[in-house]
Amino acid sequence: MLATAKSGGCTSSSCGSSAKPDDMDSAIWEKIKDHPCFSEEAHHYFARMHVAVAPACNIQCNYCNRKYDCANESRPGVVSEKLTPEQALRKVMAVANEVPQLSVLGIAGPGDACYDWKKTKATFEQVAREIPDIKLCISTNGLALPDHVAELADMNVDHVTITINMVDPEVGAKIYPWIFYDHRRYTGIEAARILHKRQMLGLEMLTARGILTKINSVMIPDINDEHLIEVNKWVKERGAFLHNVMPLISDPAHGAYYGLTGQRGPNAMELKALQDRLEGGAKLMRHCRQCRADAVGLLVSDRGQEFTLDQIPGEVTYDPSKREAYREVVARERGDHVAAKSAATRMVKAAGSGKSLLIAVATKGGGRVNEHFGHSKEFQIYEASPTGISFVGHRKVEQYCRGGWGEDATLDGVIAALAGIDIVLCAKIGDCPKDQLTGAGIRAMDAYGYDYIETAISALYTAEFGVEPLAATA
Ligand code: CLF
Ligand code: SF4
Repeated sequence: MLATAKSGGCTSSSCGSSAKPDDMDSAIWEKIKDHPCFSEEAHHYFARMHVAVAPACNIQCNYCNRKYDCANESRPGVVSEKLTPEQALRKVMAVANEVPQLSVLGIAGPGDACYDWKKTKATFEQVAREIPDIKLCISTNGLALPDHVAELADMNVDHVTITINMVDPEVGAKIYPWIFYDHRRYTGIEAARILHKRQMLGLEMLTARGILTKINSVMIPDINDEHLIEVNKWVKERGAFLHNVMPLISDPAHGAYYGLTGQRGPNAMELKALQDRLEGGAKLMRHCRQCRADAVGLLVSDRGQEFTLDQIPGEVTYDPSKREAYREVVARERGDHVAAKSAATRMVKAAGSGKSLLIAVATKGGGRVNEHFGHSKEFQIYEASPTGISFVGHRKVEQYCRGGWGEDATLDGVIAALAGIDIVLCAKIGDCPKDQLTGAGIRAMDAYGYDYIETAISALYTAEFGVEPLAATA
């Protein structure tokens, strides 16, 4: 029978309780519970914004063209609006007044936040004075990081990302043609050796101060893909909190060395296969969106283009009321979601099926199946298997339906992006796209619209493999 268990009410005795996982230290939970990148669960509720204040860089990566944002953290080929620290403050206050989910301010390119330190520091100091509860976050290539760890700790920066693509300078020499360090330029193996030492030192210094670190690694097929297993071990030993393996995005039009020389990036299945091999090492981040250096909003929907400088008033005063009201709502909703999630996981495990399902979910946040198929710009991918339900990534697509009409060519692209998916869950889907998906071997359904994602998946899984949901949870 097809189970349609609805969520939203109390599903267990933990209803309304904290969303903190049982096996997590309370101090760490406090740091990550509203950080959309450091907690997969938080990314359903909370938003980040970036300000592009630090354009100078001290190294050259073979996947970067300096005309664009820093490809260590952001999507290559994108140019963000550069701001002074004063303009950045005005923008952060304007966004905080309009985007109640805002919890984190990040500096992630277009250059290196630690090398262009004066601007990074001035921005953080000004914003922290006006919005003391906003979390501050930076992304860096690590070369200048050890020089600023003490100041980062003084400024209460709790989250730092270091891009580490190698721990072997021989590999590093294929990724970095040069670095600029201590007033001179280094090339080849010598450059990679210095960069490696500085990255490890910076990571150890942050760990010693209790600052949480995320390691970004760009996966470059045949250059460092196998080597990232070694990188994962090294960073785990040095206390990294998360490891985020990002696919190289290589396009000759971006003008970077790799794009121009034909170096390809990995496809979605190759990325997932490497991530699966890394399970059991440093904890993986799988929900990164390689966002822009001026991104604003939930990771699932960038609102950066609504907040360009020309749209922001000349004078802005911060009003905390919307953010405070939103936090109260989330505190209630999250307890329910966690309870529903754990009931769903129990159900899938109890089904006793040895089978797996790969499910693509259309969502616009809040942890629910709440987006129309045709409005989706990405699908979140979940795996239901004998071990439970896990988030395994996302697939970006071109929005199929615009102004009430869908283009066949766009739908073909969406179907290609969903290769390997068994089932699509969405809030609504028309007969035409549904039939075409079915023709491609992908079932699509809107029967679980507005349910929590995990509740919908568990109902689907148990229905699929012939187990009654209520019997399974007893
Ligand atoms: Fe920004 Fe990065 Fe901080 Fe997040 S992004 S500086 S840790 S607040 Fe997040 Fe964007 Fe991925 Fe970065 S989804 S690219 S991991
Ligand atoms: Fe480009 Fe960032 Fe690398 Fe600098 S650190 S070269 S800005 S990708």
